[in-house]
Amino acid sequence: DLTFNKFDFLAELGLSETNKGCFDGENWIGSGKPLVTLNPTNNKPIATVTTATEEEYELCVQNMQKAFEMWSDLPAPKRGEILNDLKEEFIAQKEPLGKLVSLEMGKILSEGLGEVQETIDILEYAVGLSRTISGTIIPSERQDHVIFETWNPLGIVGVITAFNFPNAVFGWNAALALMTGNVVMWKAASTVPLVAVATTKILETVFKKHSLPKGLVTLVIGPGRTIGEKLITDERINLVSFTGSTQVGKHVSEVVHKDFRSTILECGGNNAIIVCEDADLDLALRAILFASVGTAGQRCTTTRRLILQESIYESFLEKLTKAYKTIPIGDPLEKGTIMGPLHEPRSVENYLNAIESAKKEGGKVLYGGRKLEKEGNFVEPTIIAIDHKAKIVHEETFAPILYVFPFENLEEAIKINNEVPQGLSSSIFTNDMRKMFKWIGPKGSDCGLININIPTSGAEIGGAFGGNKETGGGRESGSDSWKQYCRRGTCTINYGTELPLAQGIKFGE
Ligand code: UN1
Repeated sequence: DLTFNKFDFLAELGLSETNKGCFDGENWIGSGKPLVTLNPTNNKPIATVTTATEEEYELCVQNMQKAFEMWSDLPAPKRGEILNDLKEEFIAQKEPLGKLVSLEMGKILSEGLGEVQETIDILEYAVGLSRTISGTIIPSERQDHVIFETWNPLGIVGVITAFNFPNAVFGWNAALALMTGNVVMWKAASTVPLVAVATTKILETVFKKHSLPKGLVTLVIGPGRTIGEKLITDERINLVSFTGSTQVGKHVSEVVHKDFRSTILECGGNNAIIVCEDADLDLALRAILFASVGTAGQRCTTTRRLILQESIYESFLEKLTKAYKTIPIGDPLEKGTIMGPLHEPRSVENYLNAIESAKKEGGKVLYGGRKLEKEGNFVEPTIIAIDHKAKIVHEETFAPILYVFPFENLEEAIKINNEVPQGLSSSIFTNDMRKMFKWIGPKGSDCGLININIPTSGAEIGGAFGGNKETGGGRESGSDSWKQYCRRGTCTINYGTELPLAQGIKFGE
């Protein structure tokens, strides 16, 4: 009773009712227990995808080690040419792939397409970087000496991605890791395996067209946690880039750092928007709607806390509640839908439990709070007025729940913004230049993403993406994030005939 045939775009992507979930860089293997992927609008099975066995994992690593030999020798601009072809292929497949993201994850089509666009954008960015990355040249204090920096690839990069951005987060990591000369092993989330298989097939086509060695990119979809655990404990994996919960991120960090390998961690966010009385309130309202209701509250960057200046608190909430009432909830693939379902039945449980906890802590539900009376994982977007110190407010619940509280002055608002353990994204709405600069300064937001007059979510790929504190400290995507995929060298060369020592030291003279 698979519903595969209802969706014609699946076959276009080379998928079928039964798929293999392990790509060793050349062949589709995957002889482990199959997973059944479900449609979040009705929890009906779409297709099956087999998992990778431990032996198959091993084969992937061996292929990658060989592929690294060739790939790391290729000049960066040549690697860039391959990435450019990859970009073209993602452009060609944007429509069906965006639909698949929407179907399997549950986000609306426009956001599904936007996610594929994010992969296209980062590939383009990586192509540009492949001709522009450079190290610094530093003046040496010694005569006939020169100091400069080198950036070499690390080797094998393991990328563990979450269900909510099943395509783009892999895209960010793979584009930069490949551009800098690494090979990539992808462990995709087990509830979105079709996106992982379809994405990998696109890479496979391009790599084969260029007759590249097998093993540049491998895919392992794991049975439960076994494959993920194998990947993080494997000393042959030089860098682990992990996106997911803080709890699992902590474990990844402990395991990987134990033997001094590297991580990029992008864990939980608990993002706030501050709205000052002097702000453009219409702009703020639209931004809050997108950031709190978009992706049904399942972005790392979703706005979960709203900090409103007292003088506008009542009137603004009235407008916001009115806007929440008009949000069309339904099939994410249908035109006009603004909010799709939550990803899993389990997400609905978490949503309901959080609302119960909030109520117990004195929270007042101003809008929403219920599961919809129909099949699938549909819930109402929810607004809860509550004390900003409440325990539940300091936790990340991956659902469309917005906690609101008033503030008196900017210092207090910033304090509230910073008082949670997470530190991913933050925004202020104000037209006052003094507040803006305070907000981005040393006593301002402690998050990795510090916005003014834009939502907390929907970052462009050009800036470094990531956050502080329990968010994990890693930076992915733009700016100089590419450096994290590299072994950094400070190189000092003496091209003279003397051996002057630094700091003026005389040794045995
Ligand atoms: C995530 O939720 O893990 O800024 C990534 C955003 C997107 C990426 C989100 N560009 O919302």
